[in-house]
Amino acid sequence: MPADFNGTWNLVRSENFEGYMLALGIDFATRKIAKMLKPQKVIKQEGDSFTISTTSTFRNYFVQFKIGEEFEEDNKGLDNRKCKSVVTWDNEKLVCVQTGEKKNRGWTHWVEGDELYLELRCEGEVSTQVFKRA
Ligand code: VLZ
Repeated sequence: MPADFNGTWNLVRSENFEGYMLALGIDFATRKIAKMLKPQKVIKQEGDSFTISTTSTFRNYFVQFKIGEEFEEDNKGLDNRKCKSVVTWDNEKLVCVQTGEKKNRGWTHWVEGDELYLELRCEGEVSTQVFKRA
C-alpha cells in the first residue's frame, strides 16, 4: 500500500537549499531571494499518476509524471536545464532520478507523521525541506 502524498503542504524548515542552488549554478541574486521563500506544495496522487505544483511569491514550478515512465523535464524557472526524469517507488518513498548535465541529480519525497519531506540532490549537495499540512 503506497503512501498518500495528497494534499496541500507548507514549508516549515529547510536545510542547505543554498548548497543545492549553488550546485545548480543559480546566480547570487536569485539565491538570496529563493532561500527566504516558504513554498507551498499541492500534490495530487491518483494511483501511479502524480502532479506536484510548488508555488511561492517569487516563482512557481509544476511537474506531472507516472511512476516508472520517463519524461522530459525542463526545470523552467529553476536552472532551466533539461533532463530525463523518472520517478519510482522505494518502499513508501518516491524517488526521482534526473539524468542530464548535472551528476547525481534527483529528489526523494516521503511522509513521516504529519510531515512531508523532500530531499533534493545535485552533485555532492543534499538539501532537505520539511512541509506540514496546510
Ligand atoms: O521539487 O524539484 O516536489 O519538482 C522552489 C521554487 C522549487 C522557488 C524547488 C524558486 C523545486 C527557486 C524543488 C528559484 C531557484 C523540486 C520537486 C519535488 C517537484
